[in-house]
Amino acid sequence: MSDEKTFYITTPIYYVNDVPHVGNASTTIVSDVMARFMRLKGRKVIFATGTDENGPKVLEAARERGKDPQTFTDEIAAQFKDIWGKLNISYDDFIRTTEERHIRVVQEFLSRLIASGDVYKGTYAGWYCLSDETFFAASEVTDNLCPNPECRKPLKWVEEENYFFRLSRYTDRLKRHIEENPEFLTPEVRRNEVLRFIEGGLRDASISRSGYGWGIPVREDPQQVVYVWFDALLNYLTVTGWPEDAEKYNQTWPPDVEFMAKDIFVRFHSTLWPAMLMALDLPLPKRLFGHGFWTIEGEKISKSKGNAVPPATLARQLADISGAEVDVCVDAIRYFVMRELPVSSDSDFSMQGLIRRFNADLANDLGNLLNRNLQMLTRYFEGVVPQQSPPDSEIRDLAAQICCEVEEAFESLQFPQALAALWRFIARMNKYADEKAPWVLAREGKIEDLANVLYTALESVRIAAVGVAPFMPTVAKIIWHQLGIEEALSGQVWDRAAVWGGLKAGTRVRDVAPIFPRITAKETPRKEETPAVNEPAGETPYISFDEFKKLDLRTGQIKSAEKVAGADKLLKLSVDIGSEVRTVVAGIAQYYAPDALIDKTVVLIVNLAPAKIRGVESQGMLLAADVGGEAILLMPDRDVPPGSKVR
Ligand code: ME8
Repeated sequence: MSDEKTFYITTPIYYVNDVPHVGNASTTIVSDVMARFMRLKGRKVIFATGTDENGPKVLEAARERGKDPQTFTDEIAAQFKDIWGKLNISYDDFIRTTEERHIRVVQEFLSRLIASGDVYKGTYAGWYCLSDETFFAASEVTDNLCPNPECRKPLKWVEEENYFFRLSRYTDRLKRHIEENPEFLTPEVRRNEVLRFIEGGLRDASISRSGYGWGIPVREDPQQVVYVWFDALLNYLTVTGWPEDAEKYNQTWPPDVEFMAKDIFVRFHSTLWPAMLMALDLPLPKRLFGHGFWTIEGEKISKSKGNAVPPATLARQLADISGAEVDVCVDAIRYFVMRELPVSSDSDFSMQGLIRRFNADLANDLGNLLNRNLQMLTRYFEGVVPQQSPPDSEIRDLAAQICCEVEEAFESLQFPQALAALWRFIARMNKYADEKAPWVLAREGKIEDLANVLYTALESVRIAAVGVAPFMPTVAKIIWHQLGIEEALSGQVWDRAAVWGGLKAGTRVRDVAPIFPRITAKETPRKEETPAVNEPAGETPYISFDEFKKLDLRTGQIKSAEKVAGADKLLKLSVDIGSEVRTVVAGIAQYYAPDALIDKTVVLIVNLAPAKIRGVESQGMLLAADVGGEAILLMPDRDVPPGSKVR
């Protein structure tokens, strides 16, 4: 094990111009979940996060608050650590770019590039965006405003002597590396964006600013300060001890996966960063993952827009309205972030969405599975796990298959799919209890069957607890405690999670109590009381019968179904409505596999004005029941011909 490479995971190091919001938190949560899973896999992990503390943007933020930059960055870095603690982030290293160890690395790296000729001195004349800390070519700028559509702040014209990195020299090598290593950049849409960016031509990059105070001085020329991005990217190398601690470096480098959002994926992490490493012949990170943005009512959540939601506040609010422990609510936020993570596209972050997931997935599914089975065990076996008879092979095999799917999802960085697989298992086990009706077995005195059913259910809860542990560490620990298992959850090994029989007969369950109290509509906060709310319609007004008659509702038979490219939640369906076949785009991809829909008869509104959704014209809308946020399609209870009128 000691000669196995340490699994190295990084988050971006966040600017300390303000405290973190759910956007920053989500990347850190994703990284944490990955780190916890790899530890569960038995790997040694270094999971690093930290703060980006140099540069004019931070200096300006400190000045605005009347503080000297070092005091200011000390304060904010401490707040980051505090918030990561509250969100149960298990980082192994917290790197700050004002630390001595990092300054040495940046200076050494630059010296080597100056010596090799990859860095040279020249004159820079161009536009600079302070908010994005980014240089732009004159050709990219049309109106003296930052060309990044998320930013659009006024640019500053900069003309000075700078050090330049020969980025242009690496154009072909970069392109080749990306093409030859399809796993390097994820997801696919962003990989294509990077290729287009590189094909557009790379210019040498200015990597220093002259006479600018707050930053790392160039060793050979202390009048110059290293450009904040060149400095920041090197944090990933500093964490590994390069170049002083060869043993740690050899054990750790390169990063196995670096997480970030799309804002810093193309220009910096997929272009400048690998080129810098190529220049010193250092191995490149194995994978870069650039997720989409969380938005609030369509706008990116960001520190500078002031629409940022403090994650700890959100957890407290959820605790207030649900009555659950704050730590459980932190886990609910972690679950929501991972389940709804924007990958190829963006997602709206809303309190309503969070409550929906809390009620549907956590209270109704996971909580219910745990509760009902523990209560039945208490009622029928005085809380002691009975001896199992031969295992139910369907459930045992399903558990093993689900664990494989979870692992595959982690390998391909498809986190929502890992949770979807686990929740399929949980749903199956809730149905299992309904089908087996232990209360009937108890009434009829079939004690052996009853023991077998409850053992199977509780063993499944054990397996589910191991599976959810990387996502919801506190909840998993509570489940583990209630199950009464003596071995520590932290000592569990993923590869043995699904080995049937882990729960020992004779184990006595303890402190049985619901973890997730259901949130009722009465407790749901109104829009003005929540930081980020996507409000559903309030009171529904009456409509006249004439108005109702305007709706043309019909049955339709689904002929084909496929995912809409670039949208995690949408399916494109062809629906036969008797007189014709309609194309319908429906937001049900999280709840229905395309194949499972073929030949199903559904109900749809056929006279809804067509609308373009993700470039596809949708010619109708399916009717579905909204059960705690999950869409459940309405289907007739017997065969009806397509096109039948619904009234
Ligand atoms: O860019 N949705 O720091 P930063 C999802 N210091 N993720 C979001 C988000 C949103 N609305 N807003 C921010 C920097 N993030 C540099 C990084 S690394 C060498 C230097 C997350 O504080 C996401 O991970 O602006 C994004 O890439 C990062 O915060 C930007 O953080």
